[in-house]
Amino acid sequence: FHTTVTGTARIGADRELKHAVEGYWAGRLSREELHRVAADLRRSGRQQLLAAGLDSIPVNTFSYYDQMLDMAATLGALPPRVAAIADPLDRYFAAARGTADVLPLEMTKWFDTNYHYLVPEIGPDTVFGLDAATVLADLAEALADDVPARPVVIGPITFLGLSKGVDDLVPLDRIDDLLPLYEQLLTDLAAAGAEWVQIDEPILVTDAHDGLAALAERVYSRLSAVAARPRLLVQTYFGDAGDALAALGRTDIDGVGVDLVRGSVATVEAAGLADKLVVAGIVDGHNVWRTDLDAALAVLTDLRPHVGTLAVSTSCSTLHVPYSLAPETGLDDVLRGWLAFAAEKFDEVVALSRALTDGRDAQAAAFDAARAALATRADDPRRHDADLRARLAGLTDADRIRTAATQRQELSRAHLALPTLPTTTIGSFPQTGDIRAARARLRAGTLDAEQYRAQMEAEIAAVIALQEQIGLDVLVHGEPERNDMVQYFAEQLTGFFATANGWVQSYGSRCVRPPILFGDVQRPAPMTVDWAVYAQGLTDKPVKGMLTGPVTILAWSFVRDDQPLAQTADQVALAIRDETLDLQEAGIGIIQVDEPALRELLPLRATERAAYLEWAVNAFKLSTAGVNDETQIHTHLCYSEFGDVIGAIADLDADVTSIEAARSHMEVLDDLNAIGFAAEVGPGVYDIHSPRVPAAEEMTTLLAEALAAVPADRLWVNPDCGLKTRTTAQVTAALTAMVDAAKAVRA
Ligand code: THG
Ligand code: ZN
Repeated sequence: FHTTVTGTARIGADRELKHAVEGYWAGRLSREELHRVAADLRRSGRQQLLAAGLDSIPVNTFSYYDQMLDMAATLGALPPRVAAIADPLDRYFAAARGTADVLPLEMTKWFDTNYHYLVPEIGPDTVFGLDAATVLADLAEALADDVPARPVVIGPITFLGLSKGVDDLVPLDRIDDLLPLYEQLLTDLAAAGAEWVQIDEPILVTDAHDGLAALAERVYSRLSAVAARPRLLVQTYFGDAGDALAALGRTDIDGVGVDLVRGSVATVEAAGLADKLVVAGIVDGHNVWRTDLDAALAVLTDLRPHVGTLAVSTSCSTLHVPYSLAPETGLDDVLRGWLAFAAEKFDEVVALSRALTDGRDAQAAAFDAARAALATRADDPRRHDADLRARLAGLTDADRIRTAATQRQELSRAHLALPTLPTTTIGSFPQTGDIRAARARLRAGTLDAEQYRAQMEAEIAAVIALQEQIGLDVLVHGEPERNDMVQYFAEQLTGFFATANGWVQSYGSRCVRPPILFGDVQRPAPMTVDWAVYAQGLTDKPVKGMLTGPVTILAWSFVRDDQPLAQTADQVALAIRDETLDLQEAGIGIIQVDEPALRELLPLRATERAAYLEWAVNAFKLSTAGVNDETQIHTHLCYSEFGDVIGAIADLDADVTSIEAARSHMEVLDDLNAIGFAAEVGPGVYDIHSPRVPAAEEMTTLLAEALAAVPADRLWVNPDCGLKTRTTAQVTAALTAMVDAAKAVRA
């Protein structure tokens, strides 16, 4: 084949699957109705790709929740605790979301995207067993529609490499137990009429394990030796596959998929792929910029003589970008011309593939349109603000450095007069139905700005009263005015476009609308000061100002690719810095700048990590180092796996760091001690991701464990993360118990 995509989104252009799945969970939708919505989405997705002009259509890319969970089910590797649930769909959702008596699988970031997968648990006793029913059904459904279908499955190296070992097992050690299942799966798919099968091995672009290239050679030599099998495409994405590409070249597989947006074409040319199909991922599946078709065609033309057959594709699944530009009626034509969402990317793939076979002139309209649209970028004033550039150029190291931490601690302590083991929360309080309804009415115009403000202020007053009644020491305003923290700031900064319908799946049925950072970033006016001042006026306790850090704003946006990320990060950092100064001026003595996504942007290759951490830490410090010594800077980090960034956490030089710790029993404190971390720290004492209300005794125990690692004068007491997904009843009970625990330990 010549024209395809690596994979597609499945939530639906109008989030049809989200609504159906949530309706099913709530008992509003029957199972038959759920299956019908899913089948309709699969069919319309295939038809869209066919109509665009693709000649090989990925199938089995649908999922009711997550593709890693699907693969675990296919390989019989769901955890034993759900085995007793007889019905397969109930069992599947139990593994995804838990039930009253079963814990769900853990969730973690899919490589360096904002998508989260469910982490399979593999132990020495896991009994693998193939259940190919779903894959075969997806194939049959497509073949019945005469679609040239190419089933996609996650490969054994990636599957085990991303799994969690149980009882000290290293999951990859069990790869030989898994290969017979893949052999059987290939045999079954060939028998069912699959011409090609795509096996995804994105782990090959990482340094997650030693010896991945050699392992790839061994695994794919074996799988390509299956007697009656479909043609085999091993697909890499999210980076350069390095040595693994040549290793794959030495096997008898039929095709290799490569990411040419993040990976280098030189690696592909040198990999010995002269007898293979190379699926060239030249259209970016990870970001929203329109492809420079001339440049892309030049790369493909250069590559063609080095490979057997060349096919054009996206660099990764379009799972990570919105469906279509069509609903974005608020876009101006110039900016629209710079963008391509999934539907527009399908057309780019087809234009490139046809230009490669028939010549560029045969695709003149597409190439001319791309050239003209991208030419407007060069002198668009929104991409280059002279005053901002001058301000950035005038920065010195001193702008990123505060007075010594110990001196700051003395000053802020005198200023704030807090008890030992101060109690606080991370920032957000429950986003109630009333709050969401008010925001919807504001958008619809049935609520005016003043009425909206009054309702948010009433909500803030209620949250302040609740915290005083519970007896917390440092209060928050609760963030009722924020739909999503990144979107909230993006809507108020120049250089961002907030989409109307640009939903992207984050996990399960949950989606986010990443804003598009296309130009120079400036803050025309204060963004949070009024809310913070209003809240502080209601209480004698200190109220924290709440901001999102520059790295997280970048990580959760689609970011311009015409300048180094470090430069963009500094622009955002300056805007945040200005906000901290306005908050301080308005009498706010504690300012929290969250960086939950610090780990997420960490490069997949170890050699690139130090440079990333340097600019990331520098941007955070630029955003926080402007305030006075007695103003206390807090930060918050979550999503665990701090190991690779632990040194950077210390380098942030925050006065107080709240960090996810409850599920890992305060282990992170030992890690921090090991690197000499000496600032104040609030290890989360309960997991907010579960509706369960913890008993005070559990938290007393965790605090005792924390005190074994951190002296009392450096320890804070707080939950693991923000509370916006919980109910007010759960929050009231849990925080009351937390304050009781702090009091008991103080005594
Ligand atoms: N904001 C953004 N990205 C994130 C998070 C965030 N990535 C990581 C993590 N947090 C993901 N967590 C969630 C949690 C809840 C929701 C989405 C991601 C969620 N979304 C609503 C939904 O799907 O119904 C829509 C929210 C909205 O109206 O904007 O509940 O916090 N950027
Ligand atoms: Zn958090």
